[in-house]
Amino acid sequence: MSRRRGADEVDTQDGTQPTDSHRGAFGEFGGESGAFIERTFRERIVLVGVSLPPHDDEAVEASLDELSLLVDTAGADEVGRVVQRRDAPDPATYVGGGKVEEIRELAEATDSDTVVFDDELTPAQQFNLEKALGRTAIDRTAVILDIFAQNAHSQEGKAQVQLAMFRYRLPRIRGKGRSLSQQAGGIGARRGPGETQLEIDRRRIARLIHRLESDLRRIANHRDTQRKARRRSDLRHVVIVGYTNAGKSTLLNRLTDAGVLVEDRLFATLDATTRRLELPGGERVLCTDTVGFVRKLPHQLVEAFTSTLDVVNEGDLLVHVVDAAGPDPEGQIDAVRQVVGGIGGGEVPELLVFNKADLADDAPGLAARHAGSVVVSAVTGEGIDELLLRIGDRLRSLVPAVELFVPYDRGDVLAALHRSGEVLSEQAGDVGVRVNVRLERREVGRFDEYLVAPGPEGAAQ
Ligand SMILES: Nc1nc2c(ncn2[C@@H]2O[C@H](COP(=O)(O)OP(=O)(O)OP(=O)(O)O)[C@@H](O)[C@H]2O)c(=O)[nH]1
Ligand SMILES: [Mg+2]
Repeated sequence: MSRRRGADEVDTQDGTQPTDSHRGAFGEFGGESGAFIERTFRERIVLVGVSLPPHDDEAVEASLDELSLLVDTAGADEVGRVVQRRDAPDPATYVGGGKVEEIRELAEATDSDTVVFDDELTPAQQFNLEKALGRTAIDRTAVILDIFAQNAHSQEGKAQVQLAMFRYRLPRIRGKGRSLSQQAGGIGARRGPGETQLEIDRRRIARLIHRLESDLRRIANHRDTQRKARRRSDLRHVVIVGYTNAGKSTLLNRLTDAGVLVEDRLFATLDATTRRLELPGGERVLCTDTVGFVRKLPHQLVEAFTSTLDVVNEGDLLVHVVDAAGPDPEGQIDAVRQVVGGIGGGEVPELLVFNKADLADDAPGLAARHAGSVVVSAVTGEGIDELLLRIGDRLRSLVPAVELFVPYDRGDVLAALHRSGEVLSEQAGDVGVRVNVRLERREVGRFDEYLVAPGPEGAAQ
């Protein structure tokens, strides 16, 4: 890429150049976003959840409330909901036969064309439900994929969402039924549902998946080069993570004037944006805002977004933003930690930040339950100075302290120590100075011969 970057602009995936074969893949698919939900009018939708043992009714309702918000973000309205208590989902129809009939009657009475189930349906369940209900049956995964499809703007984001959608659709192609998921893509429903046509459709999707995978590999390679350059710059990397709509982008904007899109909508951000940030101690670090998480984040999306999510594992510190005014901050913290752990970022140190303090009366209470957390409002700026100090402290604490003994005739070594590390204490003795200093691991080797003992964090490892 030849474009010159501004001083504070480090990397945004929007800058990734499209490839020809990529355009081909979209072209073949008619350039459609492949939406699961019709948007010509606001569709009316019935929601269905299953409560499994130990039957936490509140959790089921919270999950359905969130599904309702997801459906709303996708452009449709909830007009009713049905919950069934079961020991396990019915393998054929998710809910029991009697419940299916109840759902059908409710859908008819409320004039809704689509029923959305709160868990991922197997292809067989979806097929059976559509047949029994006489209307479209989709699941939470399809709704989330739909929102991602609407919000994908960069070439890479679009390719990732397309890949997730195709992988979701491939096992679901059927000859019969009125699945919106098939019609929207024009796949399987365009011509007669003969077996041969289905085979062609399956092969075509498999080919598109293959092509998207190789396009994404190429884009990821390109970014790997950028990341290596970034690593060489030796700057520490702070990665903002959190539940969708927690205020991650607002926080990055507040910290760095990044100008990232902020919206009161789920999954507004799909691409990672990185900016430089100067901490109160004068250290310059990199700060990245990226895609938000949600409960039951579809595995197809997590897999397709691997290269975007990898940034989490490369972070030195995760700033975990929590919406303190949200319906269930603790549940959202757990959900985010689960996703972070699932993508291999469980070992990266985390700083919890309770955001939206201007809206949440209980923010201090929440913070009190989580030692070391900070309360802020990314909108008013409250607590931001404290957050910056805390980020600096946490980053410094990642650098191990070591103990050295430097003879008086090596004033040059002492000076080098002051330049390379953070001297915590100096103790003058008869023949030299005992120095306690925070030194980056890679610097410790230079002072090997003066080392007395490794610091508490094991610098000698
Ligand atoms: N009152 C208040 N609103 C906030 C605060 N921080 C963010 N918001 C609002 O919360 C909504 C979501 O903010 P974003 O910054 O887009 O959230 P995000 O975490 O980046 O969300 P996604 O990218 O969609 O996952 C927007 O309407 C913001 O204006 C805050 O401290 N106080
Ligand atoms: Mg965002």
